[in-house]
Amino acid sequence: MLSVDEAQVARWRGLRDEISRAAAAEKVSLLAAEATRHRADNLRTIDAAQQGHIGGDMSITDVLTTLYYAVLDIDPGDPDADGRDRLVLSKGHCAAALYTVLSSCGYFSPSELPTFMAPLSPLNGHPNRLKVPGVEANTGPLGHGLPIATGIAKAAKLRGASNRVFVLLGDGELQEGSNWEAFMAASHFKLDNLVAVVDRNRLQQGARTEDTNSLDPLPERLSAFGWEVREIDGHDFTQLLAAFTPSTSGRPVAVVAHTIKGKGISFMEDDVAWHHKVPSPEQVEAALKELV
Ligand SMILES: Cc1ncc(C[n+]2csc(CCOP(=O)(O)OP(=O)(O)O)c2C)c(N)n1
Repeated sequence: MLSVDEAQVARWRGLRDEISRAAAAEKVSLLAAEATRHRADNLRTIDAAQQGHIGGDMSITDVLTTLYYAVLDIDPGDPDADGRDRLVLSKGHCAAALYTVLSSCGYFSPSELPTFMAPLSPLNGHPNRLKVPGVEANTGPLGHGLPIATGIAKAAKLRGASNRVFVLLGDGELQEGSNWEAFMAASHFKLDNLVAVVDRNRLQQGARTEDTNSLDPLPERLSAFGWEVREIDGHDFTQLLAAFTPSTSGRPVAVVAHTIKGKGISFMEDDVAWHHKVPSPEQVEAALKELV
């Protein structure tokens, strides 16, 4: 198990306070700067490992940055604190994006990032809750995160706890039927403490979702399963912050976040080739120029 990096936690606390006190426009620019830093660190991590899922990582960086720096009620200095909010990364193949953000919050030292996927490193290709502080569930096989998060949210209700549970899903992942059982169960149990964020980048492993097993009309389908649906641009921090306000409908909330796979690196954007491809040294250099 990795251990907490107190200096990073102090940085996170300072920035999080600054973001919470800032006026709306300043909040957005602080989050945007932090997300850009995360993208560059994520790229360096994948470059060091020479493996990873860079397209889907870039797609969810703004969502993760908003959650960890402006929404989740957490203390990275005390990762197992009772009553903390939870984030389950259901699209576990994008572990590098989660590790980048967790390390920037101080759950562990950012100096560990270059060990991503190295033999014996705790930073496995898919997140493991027994090895990495801040990881709330082991994920990787698609279709498991929402059922797990639904269970965590139901358990919180049974205990009378007020914490919220967030789960980040891929859109290709929604083709797994287990998600739809969980969508039904969560609305049946009125889990208004549960938020499912769908990373709607319209690409999956080797094709567009429409060409594989179309999900449209996704908002209507989620609504028909009893969820309150909020449809946003998943790279617009103002919309992200609004989408994560608590439910007042008594229903679980589904945030359909329209995103771009490879976002922030022009030659990767919306190109299915970058699901699981490693950039060359020249491409890393070009990408870093765009990101710093
Ligand atoms: C059950 C299962 N089947 C197949 C895979 C292999 N796999 C990893 S990522 C992926 C595509 C996922 O697409 P999406 O959920 O849209 O993720 P994103 O495009 O955002 O990376 C697949 C098929 C897996 N991890 N689990």
